[in-house]
Amino acid sequence: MVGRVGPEELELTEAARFPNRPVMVNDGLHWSVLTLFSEALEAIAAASHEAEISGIAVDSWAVDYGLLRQGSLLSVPYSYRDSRTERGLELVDAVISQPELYARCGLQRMPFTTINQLSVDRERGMLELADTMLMLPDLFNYWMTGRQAIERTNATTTGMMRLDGSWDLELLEMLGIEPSLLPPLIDSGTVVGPLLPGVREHFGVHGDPQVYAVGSHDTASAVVAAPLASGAAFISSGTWSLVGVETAHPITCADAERANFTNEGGVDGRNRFMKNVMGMWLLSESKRAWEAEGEGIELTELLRAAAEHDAEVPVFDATDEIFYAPADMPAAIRGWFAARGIRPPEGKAAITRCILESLADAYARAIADIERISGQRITQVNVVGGGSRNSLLCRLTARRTGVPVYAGPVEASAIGNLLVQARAAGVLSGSLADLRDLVSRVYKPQRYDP
Ligand code: LFR
Repeated sequence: MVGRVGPEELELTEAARFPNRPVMVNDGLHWSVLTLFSEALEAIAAASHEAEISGIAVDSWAVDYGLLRQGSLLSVPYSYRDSRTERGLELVDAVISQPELYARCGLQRMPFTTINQLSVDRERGMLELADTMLMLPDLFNYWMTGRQAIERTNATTTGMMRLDGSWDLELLEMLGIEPSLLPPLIDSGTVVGPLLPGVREHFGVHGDPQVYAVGSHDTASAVVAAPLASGAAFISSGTWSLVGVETAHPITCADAERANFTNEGGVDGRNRFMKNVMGMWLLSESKRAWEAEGEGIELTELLRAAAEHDAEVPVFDATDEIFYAPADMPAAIRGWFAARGIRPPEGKAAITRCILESLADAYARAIADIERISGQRITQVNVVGGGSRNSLLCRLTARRTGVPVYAGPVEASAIGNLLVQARAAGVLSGSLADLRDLVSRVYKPQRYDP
C-alpha cells in the first residue's frame, strides 16, 4: 500500500496484492518469507518510479519469527498454524502453570504463542545453533536496513515479555532460552534506518527511503486506525477477529484469565484487552474446501445466499481450538455439532450463515465479558479491517451485541502503519486521539443499528 499523508490528507493506494500461501513440506508448514519479501520490495520499487517514497514500514501477523546465525536465516520460518505448537504447549506446561504464566505476561492461552514454538526449537536443538531471533517484520527490517531489533508491540505477543515491558529473563531461564537470542527492543514511531544501497540497487528502488518501526503487529496498527470513541470496543476483523478494548493498563485478574482474555501492547504504550476469535478464516477455509470439490464459488455469492437464508441455524463456539487448522473446515464444523448431539447446518448457504452467526455470537460474548471484567459499559463497536466490508456480519454483530456497529476503515492496518510513520517523520503530530480524528474525517464509517 502506498500512502500520502498530511495534516488534512490521508490517501491510500494499493500498489500490489499477492497471495500469502504457506507451504507444507515434510517437516511442517512454513511461510515463504523470501517470496513475501521480494513481492513487497518489487512493489515498492515500482511505486518509487511513480512518486518519491520517503518512508517504509512493515506490519504482519504476530508470534512467528526467524532464527539466525551470524546474520543468516538458519531455517525456513514456521507458520503458527503448524501442529508442532501442540508439543510446544506440553513443553511449556511442564515448566510453568498457566495461571502463573498469565500473571507474568497476561496472554491468553493459545498454542501458537512464540514461547511454545521456541520450546519446540529448543527441544530439536535449533537454539544451540541460533544466535538471534527476529519476529517476521523485524526480519524484513533487518533485510532492508542491516539493523537487528525487535519492535515492542509484536514482542508482547511472544509470551516472553513481562507486563512492565521488559523481557522475562527468569522465565527464559526456566525454559532454557538464552536471553542473548533477543536483540534490543525498539519502539514504534522510531527510525530503523535507511534502506541499504544493495537492496535499493537489487530491487531498483528510486530515492532514499527511511525504514520506520511502527506497530509491527498488524492488530496494533489496525487499532491505531480504529476511530474509537469513549465506550467503544473494537473488532479488528480479518483472518482473525480480535475483539477488545483499549486500556491504559493490562487486566490480569482471575476472571480475565478464566475468560481467556489477552493483553497485548499497542502503539504509544496502550494495552489491548481482548480475545482472539477465529475470524474470516472459518469462511475462507470452508470456501477452499468447497472449491477443492471442484466448484468455483464467489464469496459475494455465498454471502448473498447466507443473507437470504432465513431458517434458524445453530451456533458453534468460534473460539474453539479445533478450528485453528483443520484439514476440512466444513467437516470440523459438522464435527463440533455432532459431538454435542446438535443437528449441523446443511448446504453452503446455511453453513455460511452459521459461521457468521457464530462469529457474531462470539463477539457478543466477548463484549459481555469485557463489560463484566473491566466494569466499562460498551455503547458502540468499531469494526475495522476486511471484515468491515461484510455487511451481513456487521448487521448480525449489531443484532447480537445490541449496540450500534460502525464499520471501517477496511485497510486499517495499512492506515495505522502509515499514520505512525508520518508522525515519526514529523509530518503529523499529536496523540493517538489526533491520529484517529484524521481517520474519522477522511473515512466515514457505515453505521448498523441493532
Ligand atoms: C491477526 C493476528 C492476531 C494474532 C494472529 C497470529 O492477523 O496478528 O493478532 O493473534 O494474527 O499471529
